[in-house]
Amino acid sequence: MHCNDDGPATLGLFSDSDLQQPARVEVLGPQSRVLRGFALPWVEALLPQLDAVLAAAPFRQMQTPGGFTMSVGLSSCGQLGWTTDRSGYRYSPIDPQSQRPWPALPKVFQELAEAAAEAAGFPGFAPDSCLINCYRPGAKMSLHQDKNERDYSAPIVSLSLGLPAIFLFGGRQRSDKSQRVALLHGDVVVWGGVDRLRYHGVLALKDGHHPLLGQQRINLTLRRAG
Ligand SMILES: O=C(O)CCC(=O)C(=O)O
Repeated sequence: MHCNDDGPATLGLFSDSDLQQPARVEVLGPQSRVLRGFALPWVEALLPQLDAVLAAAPFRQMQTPGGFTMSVGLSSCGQLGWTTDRSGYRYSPIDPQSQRPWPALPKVFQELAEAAAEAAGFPGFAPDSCLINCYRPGAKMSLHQDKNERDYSAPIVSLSLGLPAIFLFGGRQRSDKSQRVALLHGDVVVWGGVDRLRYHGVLALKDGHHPLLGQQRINLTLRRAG
């Protein structure tokens, strides 16, 4: 499941440091929360499903409308997958690389997302899209708003796996000051409601080695897009 396809990761269960991470909730804004370690109990069930999705829809480097190649490797599962190319950002039911529908959203992804959303104050979340981002050292995501969804009533649920990263969580204007939030393996960030359109991004990933995922960070961003 590596971004650059250099062989399968060796998957154990939890590393000691993951198990020592206390489960707690941090408030980023009125309707945004970091659920520390929330996904750890789900990881064992989730990783084989992630492997299966990536076997059907491998990571690829997509182009922005401005012609830049994104440093983050992307894939998707669910009824709709987020894509970008020279003609724009959009959701599509078809993987442009295979010309087939995206792999189905695994049940464990849905259940985790629903439980995390509920824990953050958004009961009844039913995602139809999961963007899978793969960061190698140096990869980053610029500040942006999630605005390609049909309506903004559902929250965003964003799960971190593998290497730690610094998540930037800003305001409704690009120029607003961003909070810097260190995200670790198993952390879930949820934002919605009045915070749904806040700018966010990820600083360039620092080099390192995660006991389960190796030299990478994988992020699953679950949304209601259609
Ligand atoms: O990798 C992350 O934590 C954030 C991903 C993100 O912002 C996005 O996919 O829109």
